[in-house]
Amino acid sequence: MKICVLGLGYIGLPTSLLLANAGNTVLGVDINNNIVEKLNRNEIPFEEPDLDELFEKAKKNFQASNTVQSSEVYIIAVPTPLESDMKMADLDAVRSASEAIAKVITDGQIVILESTVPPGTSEHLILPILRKKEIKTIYFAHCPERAIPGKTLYEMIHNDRIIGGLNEESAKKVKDLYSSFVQGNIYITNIKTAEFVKLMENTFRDINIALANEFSFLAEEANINVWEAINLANKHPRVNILKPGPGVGGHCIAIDPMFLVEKSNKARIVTLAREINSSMPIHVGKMIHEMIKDVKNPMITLLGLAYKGNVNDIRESPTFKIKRIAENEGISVKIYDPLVHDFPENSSTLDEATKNSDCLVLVTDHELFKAIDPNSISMRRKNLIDTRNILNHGLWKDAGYQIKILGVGSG
Ligand code: SAJ
Repeated sequence: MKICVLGLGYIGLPTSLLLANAGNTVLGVDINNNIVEKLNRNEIPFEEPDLDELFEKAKKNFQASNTVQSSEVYIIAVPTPLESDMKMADLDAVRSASEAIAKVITDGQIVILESTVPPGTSEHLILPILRKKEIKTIYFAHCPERAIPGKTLYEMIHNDRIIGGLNEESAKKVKDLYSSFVQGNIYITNIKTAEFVKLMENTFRDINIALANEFSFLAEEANINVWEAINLANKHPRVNILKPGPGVGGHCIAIDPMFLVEKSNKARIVTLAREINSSMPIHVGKMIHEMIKDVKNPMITLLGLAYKGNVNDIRESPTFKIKRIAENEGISVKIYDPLVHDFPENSSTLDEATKNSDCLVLVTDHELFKAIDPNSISMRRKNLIDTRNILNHGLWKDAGYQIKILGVGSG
């Protein structure tokens, strides 16, 4: 099949390559010329495990461009960010992708929306744009992506998928296409339910992280160790508490719950969970303040810029808010994240980031931070805050560090 994928980001590019590898001819379209040129020079614009190997295999069936061409199938995989002032979905990219398709679409072609949208968006915004040309038959389905950064390809192939079809025929055609690379089960529903399901999934996770974060506050007040308590509670066969942390980053979990509630005045838990998770950097800021309150001209080192461990993705990372909170209190901040490149304030070595520092704050749970030898760094004061409970605290204690762990009371 001739397929045009609009948006060559974290979802659009891997999807394009999986479809090309399955024997389809894929035109990947992006408005960012940088991405298009890089791909046509055989360079991958971002890092993701195994993506380079897949590109090598699939590139004979793949081309990048900045213009949409008439195709049998169009897949919309553009970003849908949160408009920060109004806390509502910014659907500009979805709107312009739909308009670009509307210009070239002809009778009987298929349009698939992968981007995450508020319920009703396909019906009220996208389909009317596509139908402007008064074509007789259009096949449409929402097939929300479900892949986690860091394991994108594995999850795109193995996860179950939901297809919300405009009608049975649409759903069947899209199921046939996705079956060319999806090994998980494919479930069929209507469009609005598929839009809702996607948002419920990420909201479920957000709320459960908020619960873990609230447990961490309560444990600090009760002077117990929340990590030990969670571990023990999870021995119950029907309990699976997630982990507390410095906040929820990424482009999905911190955003999607707001799409679910943006037109409702009934939501309570969803908005409260968002509030709790967004307040975590403030809590970390208080821990930092407590640790170095007597230090003159303090400097701290934030370990980690990525929003979660073992990825180089910095979108919505809690590190930014922790940095701002500290700087607004007159604290100098250095950042060290060896996985993140091209970020000007990122120190190039751990030595550079820790020299004269008064407190080390572990923000991102990168595996490689566990290997840091506390005796090999030259801090001005030996203070450590671990917001993910991943370091070997005995080792740091032996090296003379004063340690504070998120969710662990002092008594
Ligand atoms: N986090 C915690 N505690 C936890 C788990 C995560 O604080 O116990 C934090 C992480 O550090 C990170 C954030 O939450 O800052 C989100 O990380 P994540 O790994 O839970 O999720 P994402 O945003 O990388 O990917 C999610 C996935 N959704 C679900 O697991 C329900 C993925 O499957 C979706 O495809 C993706 O969102 C998306 O694009 O919607």
